[in-house]
Amino acid sequence: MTRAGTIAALATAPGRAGVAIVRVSGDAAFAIAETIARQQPQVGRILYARFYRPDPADRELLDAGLLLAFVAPHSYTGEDVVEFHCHGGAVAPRRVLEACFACGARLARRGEFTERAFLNGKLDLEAAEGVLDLINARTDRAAAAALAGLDGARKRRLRALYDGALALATEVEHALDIDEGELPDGFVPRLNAALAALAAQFAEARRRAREGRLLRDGALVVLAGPPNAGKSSLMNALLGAHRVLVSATPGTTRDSIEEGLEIAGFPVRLVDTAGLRTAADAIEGEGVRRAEELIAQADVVLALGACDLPRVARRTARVLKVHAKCDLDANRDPVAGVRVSAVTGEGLDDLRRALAAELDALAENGACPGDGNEDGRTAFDHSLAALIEAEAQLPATVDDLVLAGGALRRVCETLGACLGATYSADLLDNLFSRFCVGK
Ligand SMILES: Nc1nc2c(ncn2[C@@H]2O[C@H](COP(=O)(O)OP(=O)(O)OP(=O)(O)O)[C@@H](O)[C@H]2O)c(=O)[nH]1
Ligand SMILES: [Mg+2]
Repeated sequence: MTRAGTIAALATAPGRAGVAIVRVSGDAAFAIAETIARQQPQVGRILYARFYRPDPADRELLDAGLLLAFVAPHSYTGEDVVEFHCHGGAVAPRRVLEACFACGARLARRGEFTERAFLNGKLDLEAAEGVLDLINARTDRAAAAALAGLDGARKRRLRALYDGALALATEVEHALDIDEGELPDGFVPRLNAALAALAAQFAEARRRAREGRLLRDGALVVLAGPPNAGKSSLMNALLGAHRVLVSATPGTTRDSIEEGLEIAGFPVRLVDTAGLRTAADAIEGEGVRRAEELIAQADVVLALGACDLPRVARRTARVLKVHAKCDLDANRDPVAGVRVSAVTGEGLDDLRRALAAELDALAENGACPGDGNEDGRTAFDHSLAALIEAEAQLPATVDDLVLAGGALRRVCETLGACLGATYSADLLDNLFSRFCVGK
């Protein structure tokens, strides 16, 4: 896999559109632009240009549009970059791109422009991830979280936590150093207050991390219940479209059907499933098996009717009881749960609100999709546990203080690892800076 060379690619989505942008990055970018546009690209000026096939024997006109130039390092990738703004659709962008290849550029790999930006120090890894998250964002709230990553807000928050923990650890070490056997006046309450404040900041940072994951990956919300409970009707009502088949025959839905929707800014994958019962035939049996599999993976289960959900739902899933077909209540005993009718639309907003509350709670302290395989999360969890430990050992005696100091050290070490900071060196710097000049 080569990282060298001048790369070119369509920067806009393919398809019918007014404008398409072909982006070229690398040493040959300006020369390529000059060959195709027959004029020198101008940094800081937008040129109107005609684009021609680079073949001297056949200088066919390909398109007309705008030519933009960015000189290294003042570009997205940090290299020389030119952009051909041509007409959209299937033909013009392809022909301009082919012209770039004919001039020696190669097709960029997925993410290669951003990879170059990273390698040239234009973006840190977090910002590169932010770019990806922003492109993939399905809701405004997800985009806002991605933008926070783009400008390094997460990293700054982590840094602030580390600095706070480091200051506390330094104080503890210092107190242990100078006072063998006795703690300075007012030290214990001050330390406890500082520990509590730090723990609160940690919890907040952790909530943001969980929310970020939920916004990026979406929440899996599964409609579950016995046949004829009204699952498919509720799916259609929530989507505002007749997406799935509904009928009075129990066992109508056999497959699981997924649709995307947005609830309170969270992207949601809503899945309708086969009714849970002892299946009448092999096909329905497979449908029920799939339903149970989805319930087992769900972040939130919308449980309609009477069924034995907790047995199949995973421990961390949130189960929201739904009292469906509430318009028929006259001839039924009242059931627990959010009252909703797919026929009259009654209670749909209540259900959306209840679901939004579940998603908020999930962001707060639930397990999110992808949990556990991200360094940030485990580091946070270790740090939070260490802090709680430090708080629990309210340092009344010097021995407690030694333990609290140990917990703080672990907080600093895990956070420092995330940031690439070296705790022991920072601690020494901090300690020595407390000494007077000349000592
Ligand atoms: N009155 C009334 N009838 C409803 C409501 N929701 C669903 N029904 C009816 O109940 C029957 C079953 O609805 P479905 O949505 O197909 O139920 P389901 O849970 O998907 O059923 P399966 O796919 O067989 O598991 C249909 O005849 C619907 O018209 C409702 O809110 N009010
Ligand atoms: Mg159904």
